[in-house]
Amino acid sequence: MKTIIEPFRIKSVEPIRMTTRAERLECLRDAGYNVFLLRAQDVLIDLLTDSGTSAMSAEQWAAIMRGDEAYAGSPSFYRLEARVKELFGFKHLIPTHQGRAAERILFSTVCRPGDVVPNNTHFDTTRANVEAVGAKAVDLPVPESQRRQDPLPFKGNMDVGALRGLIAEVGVERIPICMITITNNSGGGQPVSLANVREVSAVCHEHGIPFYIDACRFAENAYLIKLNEAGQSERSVEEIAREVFSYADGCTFSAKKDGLANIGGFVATNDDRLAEQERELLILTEGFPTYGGLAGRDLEAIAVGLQEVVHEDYLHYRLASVRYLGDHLTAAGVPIVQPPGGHAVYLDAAAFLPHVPPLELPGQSLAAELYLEGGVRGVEIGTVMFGRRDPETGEDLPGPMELVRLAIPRRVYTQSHVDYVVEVITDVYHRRESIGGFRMTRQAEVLRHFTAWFEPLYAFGT
Ligand code: P70
Repeated sequence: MKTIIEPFRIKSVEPIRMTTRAERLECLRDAGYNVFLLRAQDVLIDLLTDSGTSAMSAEQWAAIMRGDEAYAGSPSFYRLEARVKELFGFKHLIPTHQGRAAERILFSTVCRPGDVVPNNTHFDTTRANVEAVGAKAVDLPVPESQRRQDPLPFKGNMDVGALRGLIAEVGVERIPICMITITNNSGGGQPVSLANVREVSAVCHEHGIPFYIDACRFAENAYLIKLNEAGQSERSVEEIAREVFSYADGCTFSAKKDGLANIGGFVATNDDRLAEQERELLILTEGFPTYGGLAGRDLEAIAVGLQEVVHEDYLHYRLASVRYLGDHLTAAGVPIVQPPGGHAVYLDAAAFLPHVPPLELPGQSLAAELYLEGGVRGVEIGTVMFGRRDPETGEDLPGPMELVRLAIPRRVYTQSHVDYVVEVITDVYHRRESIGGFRMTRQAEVLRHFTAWFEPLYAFGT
């Protein structure tokens, strides 16, 4: 088999500014050791997120020029609506500025204080938006998701038995909605199988519970279904995606991921009454229902992105490039969540730094060390992001896993960039025994990881 190449040429380039280790040490100190607080120009390879960081195609830029900025009834909205209806199949499209706005509009419309919302695993903003309306966000991942080094194909699935148990325990009247996140971002970027979506949908509908999908990475999920689920290999990704959505009553979507756009999102639903309530709230906080806080040109970029993202040459390259990073790290002995996810490789910080206990934030140490070593920026998905301070005792509780995610922006980096990342991580791995923990010196009440400040508990950078 020949090398899987990037199925595009590069027409416009952005320079990367080289930095020295001494400069990076200074930058980290100024940022309170939080990689979110670094200036992007001080980062060499930015794997903080795959969200809003895609390179757009020539067709998307052309569509941007076609963007119609009418306040109401823009043809750009109708072009997006047509593509969303064709691919997602939902009756109502309500555009928003990004995914979390879609979440806020959905949850504040359907949830009441004391309600319970199950999900395979809530991502950070999803959990925060459920909690912000006084409801409880419950994660129901399959037990295999905990076997981090075991390369099973659908570790993103929801535990259907646990869902039935939750419904029996709290009662249907307290569960206004059930969601499934594809792919499962907090659990290692692992996909959800078609069979699991079908089964979760059936359980929800048996109890009259609306079933929604957090569709951020639906195309990567559909391609992984095509590759790894029995009976799916001959179907097109578009067909598989349509079937996935056919089981749901609606979805939230951040177009910054598989929309291949730099901004945007939407909430979609088949429920007329809910759509009406959501549009009222949209007008109050986001904008008129045919633009929802976006410019007409953004709607165009998403409409074209939703065509391109299901191209199988693109997905073949996309999944191969993530796997390339994962396989090279594995060959170097670096512990990662197996198999590599759809959009990212997750370093297993607990196995990388087994001598650093969870409350000394091993993922934070690793993220800081990767930046110091080679200007590579990943993100901690561990106790900083998902740990909690017990409201009654004030005690710090660890998160469910200690990971550092290396998210690959779509169509942005080449193979030699990835080779460089492997070298940086391998060098840090070789000196892992000299790496210690961190403590948090400042934190916000919600979503603390974005703005917290830290202090090393060891001689960092020496
Ligand atoms: C990411 C970003 C966003 C997201 C998501 C899922 C499954 C909803 C949203 C919200 C967030 C992030 C995390 C760390 C660093 C930078 C950014 N995920 N559901 O990278 O969508 O961002 O458009 O409001 O993954 O995974 P939005």
